[in-house]
Amino acid sequence: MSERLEDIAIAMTAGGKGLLAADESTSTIKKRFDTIHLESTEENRRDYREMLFTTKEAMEKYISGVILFDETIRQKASDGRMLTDIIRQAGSIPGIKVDEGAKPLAGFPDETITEGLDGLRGRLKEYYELGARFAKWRGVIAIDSNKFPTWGAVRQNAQALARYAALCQEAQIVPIVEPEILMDGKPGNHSIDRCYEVTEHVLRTVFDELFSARVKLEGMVLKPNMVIDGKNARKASVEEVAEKTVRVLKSTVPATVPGIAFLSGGQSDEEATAHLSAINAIGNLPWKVTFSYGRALQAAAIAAWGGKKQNVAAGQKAFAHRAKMNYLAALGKWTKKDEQAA
Ligand code: 5MM
Repeated sequence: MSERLEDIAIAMTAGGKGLLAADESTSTIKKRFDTIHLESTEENRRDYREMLFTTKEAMEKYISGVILFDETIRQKASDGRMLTDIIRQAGSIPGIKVDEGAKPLAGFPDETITEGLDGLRGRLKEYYELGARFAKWRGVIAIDSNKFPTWGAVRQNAQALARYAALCQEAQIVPIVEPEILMDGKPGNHSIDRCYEVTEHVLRTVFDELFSARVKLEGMVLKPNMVIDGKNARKASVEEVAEKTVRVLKSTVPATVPGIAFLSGGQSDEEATAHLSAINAIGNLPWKVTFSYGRALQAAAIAAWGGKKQNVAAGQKAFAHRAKMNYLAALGKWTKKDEQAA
């Protein structure tokens, strides 16, 4: 495969394929395992991820790349192969989460700043040698009806995203730039129009900082939230979410950006698929538009697996199904009937 940043960015987002976000930090994967009453040991985490990455149909046909956590990029499967080799052999690209999480932002009560810039140049070099060709950094933006986010918190998270992106490109790694406006944060009762207004401000600020940091837009992927009402105030229709999401992206994201891969943010599996399909069905978009889902790709698989060896096939079947539904959505072709057909 070509090693040019722009070619990698296109391979990550084109043809209906999308990204599997499997970069849960140790504390987050523990929460996922708690739902199936499974202890979060290194071996269980490996087994779970090995189950996903060896799902041939999904990995070969629908998943362009996998975002890994530091532990996973160094892990071997039960047969001794590196997990990264399994991903590559399926024709998919290994990537790595390089941020060190959202921490309280000094002077800004209830807002966060994502850490991890110190020493990042050295870590990127090592991740490249371990096979990563793209990376991810998530800035977390709180939202409510009037007070959050503050201008300062947005600006500082945008600056961190830009500095991260520039370092990635220097290391020949495609940066996924993820400014996430929380749908499922507290209080979670903001309207879709408030989400629109905040998303517009955040994306303008992020691209302003990317320009200042001399990031090459053709060698990056944007991972935004959709424009959607808070989890405790959900009432917008699929069409409204799609129309407002496309409108805000068109007014903020330059056409030079090759691809946009949404996060699911706490939407149900089917909602995340329906919204993506409706967005692509609008048509005439200047970028490739696909998925980079964590929960919306994995929830059914983890439940079907339940941490039991005898359920690996069931877990893989659930993962392949969800991946296929999102592939159809990235082509704008998903219908409810496709769910039933399965
Ligand atoms: C898979 O979850 C990712 C890592 O989260 P933590 O660092 O908090 O453990 C997360 O960044 C994820 O990639 C994005 O939020 C998208 O995932 P969802 O579940 O929102 O699609």
